[in-house]
Amino acid sequence: MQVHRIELLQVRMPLVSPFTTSFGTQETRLALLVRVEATADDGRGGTSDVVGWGECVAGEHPVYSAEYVAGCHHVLTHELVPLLLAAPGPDGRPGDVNADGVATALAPIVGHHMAKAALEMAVLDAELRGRGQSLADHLGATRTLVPSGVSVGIQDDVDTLVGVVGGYLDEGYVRIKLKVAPGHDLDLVRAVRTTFGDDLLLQVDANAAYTLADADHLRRLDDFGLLLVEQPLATDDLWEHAQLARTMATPICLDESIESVADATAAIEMGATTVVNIKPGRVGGYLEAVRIHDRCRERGVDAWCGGMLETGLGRAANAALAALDGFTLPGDISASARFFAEDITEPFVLEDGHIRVPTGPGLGVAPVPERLEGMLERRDEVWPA
Ligand code: SMG
Ligand code: MG
Repeated sequence: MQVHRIELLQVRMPLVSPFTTSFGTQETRLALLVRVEATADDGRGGTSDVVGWGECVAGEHPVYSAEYVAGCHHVLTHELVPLLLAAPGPDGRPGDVNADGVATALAPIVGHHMAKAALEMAVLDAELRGRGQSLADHLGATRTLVPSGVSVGIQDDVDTLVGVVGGYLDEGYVRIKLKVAPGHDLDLVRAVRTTFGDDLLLQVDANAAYTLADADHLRRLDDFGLLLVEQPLATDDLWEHAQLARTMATPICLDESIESVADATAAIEMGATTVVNIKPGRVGGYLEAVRIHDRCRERGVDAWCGGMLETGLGRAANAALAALDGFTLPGDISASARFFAEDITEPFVLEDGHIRVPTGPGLGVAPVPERLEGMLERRDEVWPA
């Protein structure tokens, strides 16, 4: 595929309500998008001009992980895009790339998975649009609808939380995830379990807020029949997670700690995780995400697709990924309206607690120009430099 132009766009989207986790509260989503213009093979000997989109899931500040929007913008502009595109392709011209080669081409740059994933996603979208193939089909999806779970932020008090959860259940969400933190945990979980009963699929996410010294306290979560506790300890506490897992009935699920199929394998082997949250951005792209999915399936480990408050672009791609049959638990793939009054694409809506997997070429969705324009903060052409 011959790339002609790459642009980075930054959009700021107000959230419908503040989202509070163990590391803070956010009121807007600053999203970094990658737009690729290319001439792609149609797979039948011809070519077509296409536009591909990628979404970088990094947050505005480096609090969930080390990556953040301004840093991703910088590394994409000055390192990743030049590295990928400036090298001459087989015909000697720069800009000749294919999605399968992106990760290898970018390997000399250490880390920066979210930035790399966004670039790979845009190239992949463009390539698939050229071929007229959907991302779901390309990744090996087997479902047309994926079950939708919702992530509920920490609320001011327990009654408010119960009200918020009740609202989501009325909308049809099939699984609830409660954000927890020291001082905001057992009472919240108890209230939700007591109010909505034992059949509710319920899990919690600590975003690395505890230490192994809290093990006795965390074990009290075992009383509530949770599907899992997500990332209770620090990102690099793999061994500590393994020790905690041995003494807790509730399955441990790693999120922040898993940045590659190698991490996932190590964590599974040492018993640090018995369920895996697969987030394509965190692991460097959808292709690595499929490799982690395959590894989980081989080992009989449950997996589910995480969320990063994606726009409709990332949401579309996550729905395609979650449609693979090794995704055995509902993902954090909610309706667009969970976070945004207006999405940049046509919104994803709940259909009886599920999200429909797009079937159109590539992501199957694209930004609606007026909406994108309305939320655009910045647009930079980064290639040709
Ligand atoms: O997109 O539904 C979503 C958000 C899901 O809770 C969610 N994500 O640790 O899993 C997680 C968090 C990370 C984002 S918090 C800024
Ligand atoms: Mg998480």
